[in-house]
Amino acid sequence: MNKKLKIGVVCYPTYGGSGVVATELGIALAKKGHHIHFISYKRPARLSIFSENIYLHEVTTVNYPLFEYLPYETSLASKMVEVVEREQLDILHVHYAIPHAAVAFMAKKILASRGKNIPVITTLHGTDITLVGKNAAFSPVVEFSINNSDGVTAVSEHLKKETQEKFGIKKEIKVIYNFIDFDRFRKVDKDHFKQAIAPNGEKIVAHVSNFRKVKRVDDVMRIFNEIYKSVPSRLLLIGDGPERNKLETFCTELECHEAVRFLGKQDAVEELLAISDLFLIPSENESFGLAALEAMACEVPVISSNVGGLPEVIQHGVNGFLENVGDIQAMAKHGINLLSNETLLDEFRVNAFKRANDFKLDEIVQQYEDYYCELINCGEKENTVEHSHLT
Ligand code: GMT
Repeated sequence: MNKKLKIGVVCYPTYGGSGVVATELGIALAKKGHHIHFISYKRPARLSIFSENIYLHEVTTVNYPLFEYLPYETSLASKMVEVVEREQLDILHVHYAIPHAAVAFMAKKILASRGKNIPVITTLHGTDITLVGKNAAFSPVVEFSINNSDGVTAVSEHLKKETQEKFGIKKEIKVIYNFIDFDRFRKVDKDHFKQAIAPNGEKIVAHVSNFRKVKRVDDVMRIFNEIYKSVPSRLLLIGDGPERNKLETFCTELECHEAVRFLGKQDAVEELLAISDLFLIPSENESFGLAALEAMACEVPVISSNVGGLPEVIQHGVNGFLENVGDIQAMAKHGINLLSNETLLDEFRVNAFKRANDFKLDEIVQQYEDYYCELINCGEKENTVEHSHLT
């Protein structure tokens, strides 16, 4: 794509899949010369680089004694209108439907009344449809705002299907998978680090998540407890969230408790993955499983539940194993087999890396660019960044 666009990216700033994908996508687009305007209530966690093409617009809310709940949506819509008008944006890309898609619809209408047409793309990430979106407290608004987005993408075929089945969606949904940046996620030599965590050559099992119920981190610990009985090993629990305290207590009841380390939120997740031998993600639901892909890029095989989009990423018996949600014994058995057979583990490592290559950043970013182009009829426009410099 030769046209350089001015793109508004609306996302959650916190650790978690949708914010990570939005930020990494924005950074990649900025590297290609597009001007990226992040709109969020805080600096996105992965937005740690300076780029001349990246701008951040923080949404601030106003309190008033009347408000029991701060009217964040109103502030966000006003910020979208302000940024689109001032920066003359070409497109708004909102990540996670709730509340971003509905707010973008409102901003679009306001802008139209002031003579500016702005196409809106909504990217569905998972829980905005599965866990949260289908709740009656949100569903009519989610359905309406998806149907009224100019473009809609989902991060897996499964999520697309689920969205179509759960809501009265007339809009065409385009599947654009999550992606991986191999400059960052790759197997690097961190032997000194491995030595510190597993001084006697123990195998390292890892899990990364936001420690919400849907992740079933207690299952991670149960699976590891079984593995630990047969294979000298260590479990690294990376991330933080609402379930953590309960899990730390639960851990003390397990035989393996001395081999488990809660590491909290980590910026350099890739360094921990680089020393891992196995990744566990036994989630109740997972629209894609970006954490699994990050592990695979670092040559780590994955054992997961066979739900959501995970089977679109992990190939059973090739680069990992998929089992029914909650089937601790089956998952543990695969883990033990893999970790006690060096040849098999190496084969799975190679296959995991190969599979991760199907989700290369460049190729997926190109799919987003093509979609933007389709929605704004790029072919008929001037190079908008260059053009706006002249006006
Ligand atoms: O569950 C999370 O890890 C956070 C959540 C989010 O929306 O921030 O992640 C969802 O989006 C990710 C990026 O598209 C997907 O890789 C995750 O599978 C998805 N999580 C769930 O569906 C539970």
